[in-house]
Amino acid sequence: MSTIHKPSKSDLERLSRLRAPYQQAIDEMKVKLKGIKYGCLHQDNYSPIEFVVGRVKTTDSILKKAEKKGVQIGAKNWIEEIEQHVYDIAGLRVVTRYIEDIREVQEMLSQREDFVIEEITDYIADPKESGYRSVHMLVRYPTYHGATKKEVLCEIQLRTLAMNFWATNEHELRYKYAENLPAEMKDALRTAADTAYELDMQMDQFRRDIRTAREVVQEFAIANEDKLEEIFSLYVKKDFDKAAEMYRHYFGSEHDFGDNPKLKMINDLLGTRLSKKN
Ligand code: 0O2
Repeated sequence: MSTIHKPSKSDLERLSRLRAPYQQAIDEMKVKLKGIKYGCLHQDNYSPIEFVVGRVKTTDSILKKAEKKGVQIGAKNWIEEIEQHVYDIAGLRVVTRYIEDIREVQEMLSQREDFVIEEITDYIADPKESGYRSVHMLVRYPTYHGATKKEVLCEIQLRTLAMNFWATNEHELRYKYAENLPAEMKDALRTAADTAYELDMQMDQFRRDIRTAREVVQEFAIANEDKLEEIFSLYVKKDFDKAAEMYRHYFGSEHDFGDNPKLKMINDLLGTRLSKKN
């Protein structure tokens, strides 16, 4: 263990007990976040959430971060001090496809009544020096552990797949280099982070293009439906020549009816009238 203070066995036992409600919060929050995912999939066939992972920091990692934050392990009230200074004992990661999805999840979480948002840090609007991008939402979550109610802090990180890919690699590299990354590697990582962000923005644009194209196709289909209705009503009024003329004008002599049975039905009804011009 690389901590300055060597924790006693009872310190470690207290720390281990400290983790329990955080673990419970993670388990419950994971179910809730997955509830958002499956609810959206059920409703719209699309979820802004790709996947959710969560973890409670190991005792070793809590000690390291606490010391980094100036907590003196073993000193009076050190456990309380840890909880006041280390905000990511419980950490959840929500990974999305698009940056727009992050904003949607952020909005959904802001509407929840089962936890309170304490702080939002937007490292997408304002990336870290390393190039790191994510939105961090610090939430206060109530747990009922045994007969005791305890509110714990959970850090929810919202990232796109590309941001997550970058952060995972950068984290591993930093670990391998024991937090002493060479300057040229830091530069390369910053460039890679910007490239990943450009890709994210490009993908958001593609998604908007897909939506626009889908809307145009839908509008076109609706317009065709209206025309077919009009032709059909002319047919019912026995104004066959006008109906045939209108059909030819909008649908030509097209015999590929696609998946439109109405088009085929009207074509069949008009039959030979379609071939003679007025
Ligand atoms: P792990 O292993 O993911 O738990 P800090 O003093 O900046 O270390 P602080 O004050 O809590 O921590 O700030 P912040 O920004 O909320 O960072 C908390 C977590 O965000 C980190 O936890 C990382 O998961 C992630 N993070 C922040 N900055 C970076 C970065 O530059 N690169 C990567 N890959 N992740 C980052 P831990 O405890 O560092 O690590």
